[in-house]
Amino acid sequence: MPDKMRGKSPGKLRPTATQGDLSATGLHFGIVVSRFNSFITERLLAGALDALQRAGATEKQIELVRVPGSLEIPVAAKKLGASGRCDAIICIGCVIRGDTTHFEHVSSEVAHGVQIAQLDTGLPMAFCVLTCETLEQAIDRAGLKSGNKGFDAGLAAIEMANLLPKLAPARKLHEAGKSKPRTSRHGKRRGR
Ligand code: INI
Repeated sequence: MPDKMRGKSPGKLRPTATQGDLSATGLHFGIVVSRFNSFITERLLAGALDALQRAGATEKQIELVRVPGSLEIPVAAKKLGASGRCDAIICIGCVIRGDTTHFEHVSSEVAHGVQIAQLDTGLPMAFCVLTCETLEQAIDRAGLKSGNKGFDAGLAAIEMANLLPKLAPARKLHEAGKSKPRTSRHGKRRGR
């Protein structure tokens, strides 16, 4: 630390944060929902739709895709993401532990798969695949004691859909006349 900074009280910096807002105006959403454990996933879907509707979305802005089980979610989400029709995707499933190790395989693969899909496509994918020990835990998270995780995922999708365009490369923002190009201390253009 430089000498002139010693003894100065910390915590004075207040940088402005770049954030996405919670308006669904002008956005398109994909929802990929698994039929397996539909007793739970339909409630999560209702929660996600509630969030989108409260943020101003209409049916025309939502593309709903159904898949057999959670394991099929990543490939459908990736294909939908690559279509260019959506600003964000909400992935809904429910994996409940049984007597075998199947639970471990399905839950880790779906989480990994959705993460790869969103990184590969650059499209935000809200992860709403419950991984529960018991049916009771799942029910609690699908509209009971622990709220509705589908609603939370809906809000995350809206926020990320609004955030990502703001993180465009500096040159693009500059070309659009929105800011000056930013340079680092060494004179190199940042943000490429
Ligand atoms: N799919 C789920 O969504 N949840 C589960 O709990 C589950 N279990 O436990 O088996 C499950 N299995 C099906 C899997 O997702 C695939 O649909 C199936 O293996 C066909 O590819």
